[in-house]
This record gives sequence, structure tokens and C-alpha cells, in this order.
Amino acid sequence: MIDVYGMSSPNVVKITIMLEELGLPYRQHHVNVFAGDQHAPEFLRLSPNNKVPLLVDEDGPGGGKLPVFESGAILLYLAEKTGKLLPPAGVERTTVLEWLMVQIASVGPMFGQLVHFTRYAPQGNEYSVQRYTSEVRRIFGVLERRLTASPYLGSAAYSIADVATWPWIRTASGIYPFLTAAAERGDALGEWPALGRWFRLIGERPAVQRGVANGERFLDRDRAAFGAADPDAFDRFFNRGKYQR
Ligand SMILES: N[C@@H](CCC(=O)N[C@@H](CS)C(=O)NCC(=O)O)C(=O)O
Repeated sequence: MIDVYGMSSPNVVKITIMLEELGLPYRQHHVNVFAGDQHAPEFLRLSPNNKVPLLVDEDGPGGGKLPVFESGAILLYLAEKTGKLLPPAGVERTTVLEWLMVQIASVGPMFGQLVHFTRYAPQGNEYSVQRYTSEVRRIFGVLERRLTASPYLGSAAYSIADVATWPWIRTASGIYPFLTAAAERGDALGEWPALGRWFRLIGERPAVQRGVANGERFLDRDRAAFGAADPDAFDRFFNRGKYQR
């Protein structure tokens, strides 16, 4: 059995989508990041970067229990465990890994910073909002060029590079001002037609729909946890105030 520790965020939805694609049974456990659960010693022992998702495979290599942290490493682990969604060798494998790394190194961190500065930072961060809006739009352009040349990010076939990236595009469409305005006009991704085609195609996959539904099982609990968080909890979550290092 596989245990997934997380919340309703895109980095966790990647993992429930992957598990649904693979047909592997799993249990989900909520981590209240606004209450600081990710800093508990027993969680840090398994996920030393104090973040979700964390996956624990009771049937790891050699039959032992294996904890895996970082969503990219989890996707790679599951792909190698099953032999699915990652070519076994050669140029196609390298290309899938390149686009997986683009998600881990660029899409996740830059999109995340834009969420921070548009939603959570105190007023007066115009430079940061502009910087991350510009960077996110640059990344949209990179994905658009890739998906104009290739049906999927990594290769001609759907892979873990798509699984990693899709939930972030989904989340972005609902929250970034430059996309929500376009969404109100009917198509958030209208400026990026190849990205839009890819986004809709993957969104039709039944495993993706199940993965999103399961990944968002904790949405209400996350909203309640967010609502219950006091200023000290937000300072801890954002590493500021007395938690600043
Ligand atoms: N690079 C990490 C990022 C994960 C991440 O940012 N997780 C957030 C929720 S989406 C988290 O656990 N935040 C808690 C914290 O930073 O204390 C991954 O891809 O797994």
C-alpha cells in the first residue's frame, strides 16, 4: 500500500493523478501546513524539506518501507517502479527528464512566487508582482513553443513531464489576474493555443479527473485551516517575523 501525505495543492495533485494513471491503490493523509504539521519531528524525518507531498511506499525496493519526498522524485520513483510514463532509455527519456526538470525548477517555484506576491504578501510589492508575472508569462511562452512542436511535453507520448506540469496550469488559470481576465472572456489560455489544446486533452483523461477529485479531497480542510491560521501561523508558514532566518 502507498500512503500520500499532503493537501489540495498542485504539487500534491500531481501525485494523485500519477497514482490514478498507474492504477496503484493508495491512502491519503491530510497535513495541515497552516498549523505547522510539516515541522513536526516525525514528519521532518521523512520529508526533511518540510513540504508536502510525501509518499511512503510499504512495498519499496526489496520489500521494505520507503519514504520519498519532493514531487519530481516521487513521480520518477513511481514511473520506475511500474515502468510506465517514462521511456526506459535513450533520447526520449532524456527529453522527458528535461521537461520534468523545467516543471520542478521553473514552473513550480516561479508560479508559486507569483501566488505569494499576488495573494499573501503585504501591499507594496509592485516590483515583485511585475517580476513574477513577467517570468510566468515567459514560461507560458516556453511551454507554448514546446507544445507547438510536440504533442506532449516530453515526447510524442504522455509522460511524467505532463503529469507534473498540468496541475500548475490548471491552478494558474483560476488565480492569476492576467489569466482570470481572459477566463472571464471565455478562454484563459487563448493567448497560448498549443498549451490550451494540450491542457484540454489531458483534462479529458479519466485518471486525471479522478486524480484531481482525490487530490482536492482536502480542499475544505485546507480552507478551514487557512481561515483558522493566526498571524503567527502565517509568519511561520512564510518564514517571516520571528521565524525569519
Ligand atoms: N519542490 C517541492 C515543493 C512542494 C511545496 O511547495 N509544498 C508546499 C505545499 S504546495 C508545502 O508543503 N509548503 C509548506 C511549507 O513550505 O512549509 C515539490 O515539488 O514537492
